[in-house]
Amino acid sequence: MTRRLCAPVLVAAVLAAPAAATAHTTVEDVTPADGARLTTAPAAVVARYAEPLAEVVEAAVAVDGAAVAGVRARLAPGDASTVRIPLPASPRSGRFAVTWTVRGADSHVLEGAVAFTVAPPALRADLRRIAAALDDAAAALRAIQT
Ligand SMILES: [Cu+2]
Repeated sequence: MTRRLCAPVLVAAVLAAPAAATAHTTVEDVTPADGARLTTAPAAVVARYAEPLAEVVEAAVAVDGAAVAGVRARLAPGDASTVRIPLPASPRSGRFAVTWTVRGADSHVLEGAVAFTVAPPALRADLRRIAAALDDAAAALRAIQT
């Protein structure tokens, strides 16, 4: 008999859960944006949340897949809704992948991530020249094969 009572109680508990979940704060804005292509590396990744956070639990930065040591993320001074993750002085170009974990004021743990590319204008010009040369080579190969 008691087992029959359990199911409706469980359903009620599950239905009540989404109401509690909406209490999470959410990311309003991350700078630079995910997928951004920049010519200079920013000093930091800045993530703005809708509500103040309790703390930054951890953060990690990787450039071209290599983890950067000594990343010290923190809440912005005087603004507990903003997380600031400083980027390394070197390297200043490559594929940046930044992840962070924060604890909201409701004690829930939230994770964030952003990835972007930094390529100086000179490097971009070089890459364009290389791409054009490869196109020429491919066209030459096609001409030989036909
Ligand atoms: Cu929450």
